[in-house]
Amino acid sequence: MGQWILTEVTDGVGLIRLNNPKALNALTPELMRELTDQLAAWDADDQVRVIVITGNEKAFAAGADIRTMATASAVDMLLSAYIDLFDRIDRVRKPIIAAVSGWALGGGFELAMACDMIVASETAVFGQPEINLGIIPGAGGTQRLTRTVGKYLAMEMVLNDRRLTAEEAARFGLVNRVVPKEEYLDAALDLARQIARRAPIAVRLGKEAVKFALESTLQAGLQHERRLFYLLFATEDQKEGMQAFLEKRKPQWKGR
Ligand code: DAK
Repeated sequence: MGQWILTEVTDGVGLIRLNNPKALNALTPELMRELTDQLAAWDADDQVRVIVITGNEKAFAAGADIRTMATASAVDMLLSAYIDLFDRIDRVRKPIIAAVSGWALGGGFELAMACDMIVASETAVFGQPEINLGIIPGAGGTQRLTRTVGKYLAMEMVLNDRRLTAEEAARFGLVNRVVPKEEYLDAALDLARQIARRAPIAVRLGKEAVKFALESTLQAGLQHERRLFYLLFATEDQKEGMQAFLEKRKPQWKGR
């Protein structure tokens, strides 16, 4: 892999560190390309069960690269692969956890929200400051944000650059937990390792079912959930999980 991300795998957890520190991890198209290539590679790799994306202490990511966009035309933006790269994140079937410290702004916040869970350092700041540049969020910041925090706060964030501290983000349901700044990455990795030890197919279908809730009516969601639930009774892991419970021992998951 190239210079824009740093990666390592331990205990079934793939860690991606965004690596554009001079620009507060601004998400250049090259960085997004490397990030999403890595996500796709790990999604197909049995050694990796859960993925963690992080930045550094100062910045998760301060947004898309303003330098790249400053002179772009509408057609440049339309034809750029940038948004397709964001859409690729949505297609990853394994759980992705964002470990956020410092700035998570604009596209950086949208990247965190495209993940499945967010662990925040107490120093994290979340916001959609695009209005200051004469634009609006373009990678989910008006949609995912509104679905999570509701219309009124989303309006203030999108129209007036209201930023949220980590504590506020937790209060509004935007992050899973807030931890001291020394611990945010360990806390995210710990959560990832716990999920990595669980039955892989159940984890995969659980993610699919929860995501479907955001896309569907309640009735369609309930039907979808039920079909995935029935499907799990075709797995060896369901037999093993229930047998292990009855035998009072730990299950040995096979991912089959
Ligand atoms: N892009 C490029 N460079 C950035 C950057 C960014 N987003 N954010 C920071 N930097 C650079 C700064 O220019 C500076 O570089 P040098 O001057 O040292 O060369 C360096 O990082 C350090 O930044 P500061 O000196 O400004 O640091 P401070 O601590 O004073 O301030 C800050 C930190 C985060 C408050 C400030 O840097 C800031 O306001 N940054 C910009 C935040 C922002 O506006 N983000 C939103 C960007 S727009 C798309 C969909 C979505 C998008 C794009 C396309 N499609 C559908 C195609 C997304 C758009 C966005 O995210």
